[in-house]
Amino acid sequence: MTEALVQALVEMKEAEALQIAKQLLDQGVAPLDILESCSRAMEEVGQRFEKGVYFLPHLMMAGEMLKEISNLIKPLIHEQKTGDQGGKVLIGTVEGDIHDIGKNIVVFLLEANGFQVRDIGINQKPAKFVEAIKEFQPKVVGMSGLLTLAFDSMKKTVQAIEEAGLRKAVRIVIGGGVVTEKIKDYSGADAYAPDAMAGVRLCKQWIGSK
Ligand code: B12
Repeated sequence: MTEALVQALVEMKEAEALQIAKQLLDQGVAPLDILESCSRAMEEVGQRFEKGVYFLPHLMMAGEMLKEISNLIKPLIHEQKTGDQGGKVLIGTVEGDIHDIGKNIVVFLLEANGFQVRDIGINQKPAKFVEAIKEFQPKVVGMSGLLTLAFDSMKKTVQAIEEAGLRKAVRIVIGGGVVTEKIKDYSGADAYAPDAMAGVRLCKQWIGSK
């Protein structure tokens, strides 16, 4: 059945994908497993785009379907909320990049786990991260990016944080489709998270869980 969801998403069958996602939830499939299927489907959509089989409207449609499924899942994850840990996490998509579905998943999983999250949105300049750190005083800064050009934006953002004298006050985690451990080293971040839950686990480790 999760395979049917992947297929419907890849084939751009919006109504069918939503219906299958609802059925899976009714059957008790874990919300995070559904998200995992969505990520697999996005891999395939991305590959078709690279090969010239799919075009920008397909990416847009894929983004739309993912948003709808995320909205379906969100309340269920919030129900699992266990308490307020009070740890502050600042998050944003770096300059030049407007992808935000993965970031938004990270935000709602962090909130579901009791963190205070400030989401500064997409396409954010290094200076904006610095300004928000000064104001919000988070323990963790998360940077999201799905484009290869995001690597340099991440590096510049870490540099700007350092130049502002704030580097020791925060731990920095990066994530998003193309990001890897190597990019962590390149950008000067403290860690790379392959998925949203890995990011939540890191925040718990860094800030301390209840
Ligand atoms: C949907 C989509 C879009 C939508 C985005 C809608 C939106 N609101 O986000 C739209 C149509 C806007 C779009 C635009 C473009 N896109 Co696009 N897009 C995609 C697609 C198909 C899916 C992305 C997605 O949402 N994935 C699902 C989410 C859940 O996965 P995720 O973001 O990786 O997030 C997970 C983890 O990585 C992690 N995570 C993410 N961020 C963070 C941050 C932290 C701190 C942590 C801890 C974890 C974490 O948590 C999430 C859940 O586990 C990808 C293909 C792919 N393989 O990803 C291409 C893709 C990213 N896009 C691509 C391209 C080229 C573009 C465009 C340049 C196209 C164009 N010619 O205009 C523009 C970019 C505009 C810009 N300046 O940013 C390329 C990038 C290639 C590259 N290497 O640079 C990809 C890889 C497609 C491809 N294979 O060619 N896109």
